[in-house]
Amino acid sequence: MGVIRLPKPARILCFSFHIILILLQQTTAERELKFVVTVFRHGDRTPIVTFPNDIHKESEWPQGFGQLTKTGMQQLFELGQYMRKRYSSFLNSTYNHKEFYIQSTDYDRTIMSAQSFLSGLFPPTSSQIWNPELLWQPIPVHVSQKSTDQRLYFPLSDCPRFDELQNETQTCSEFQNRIQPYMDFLETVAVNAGFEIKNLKILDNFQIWNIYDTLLCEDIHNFTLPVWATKDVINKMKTLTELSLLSLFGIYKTEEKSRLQGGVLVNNILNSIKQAANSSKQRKMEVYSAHDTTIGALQIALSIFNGKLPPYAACQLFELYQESSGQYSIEMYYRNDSSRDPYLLTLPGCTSSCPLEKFAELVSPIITENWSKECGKKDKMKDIFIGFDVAIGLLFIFDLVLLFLLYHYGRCRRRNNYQDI
Ligand code: PT3
Repeated sequence: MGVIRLPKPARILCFSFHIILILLQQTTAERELKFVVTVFRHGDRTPIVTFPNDIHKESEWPQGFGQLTKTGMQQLFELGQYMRKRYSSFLNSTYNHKEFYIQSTDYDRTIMSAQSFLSGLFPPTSSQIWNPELLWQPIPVHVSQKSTDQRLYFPLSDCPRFDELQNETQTCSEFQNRIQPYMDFLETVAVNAGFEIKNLKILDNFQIWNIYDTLLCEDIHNFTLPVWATKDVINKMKTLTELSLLSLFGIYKTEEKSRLQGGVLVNNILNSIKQAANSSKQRKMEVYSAHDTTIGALQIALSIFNGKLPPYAACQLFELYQESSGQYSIEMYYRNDSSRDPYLLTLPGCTSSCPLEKFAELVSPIITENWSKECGKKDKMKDIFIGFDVAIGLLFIFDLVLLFLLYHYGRCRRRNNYQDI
């Protein structure tokens, strides 16, 4: 059988093409996704608080304040579906409790968001279908107690040093420069919303945020807004709310604030990632259902915050890859717009695909070994021990005095007896 011999240039071209193909296959095939951590904000909800002149009452919302709406359920369901597609070749389509873990803060809206997300991520397939008329299966959502929720609800409370930093932020020049141009506006909003002007708490971080948030909820759900809440006013309030979020965790002594706030979550996430890299555990994905402040604290601590309020269902992703060299690297993505691919974020000082050791080294300044101590919290046990020591000491002195008195009393009596004779 005759062999067709190609001309030399064609042979070289063919050979190079083969080499490129092999190299491409190697680089793409050998990089392996190992673990994913996701933190998302709950979906659309009803207002959380009201203000004195609010023309709408809580009773106008079918489930009252602070509850997830149908739009919110849809948003999280869509996010679940997106994650199913994004990780179709990584995460089994059948739910496996060893591979997947989801935790929520202890609020109806975050728990219900987690449940909506799960309906999109794990609709039962084949053997997991238990009711053919209902393509849904129960999946446990772990809830951390409000009182001990040290992981997800921010700002973390009970941290005196952080409270001090908050007060200092309000007077620092950076914050003052940004807020000063809005002073008259803030006063007008305060009056319109029905707050007493002498009580200028409106300047507090959360007050403008709350008024804006309530008006935004009302607007989204087609409630009539008060006449003073024009588009321009709403936009200005939005800018100030963004400033509130930024100044809560940043602007002033950001590194120290991060050690007391977002760094705690960074540390927990990093520990999960390290565990996934170093152990043969089967867990593939951890998901956290939380709040705008959770995403804000996390992103500000990592210096990847875009200055905007995280929208409903906004989602921060951490992906751990094992490169063909065996080295591990982390990639971060932010999904704040469901109509496009998530944004690839880069940790300052690293590449977008950041080697795990380098990542850990870069975030080390925002991680504390002793949160309570840095918060300036008194060690209660230490106080108890000191109290106990003082009590023992006092008892000892009391015993000594008593012995001394008894001794003298005895001597006096003996002396008296002697005189009697
Ligand atoms: O909407 O993401 C959000 C808020 O964090 C909300 O869930 C919340 O808990 N707000 C508390 C403000 C008093």
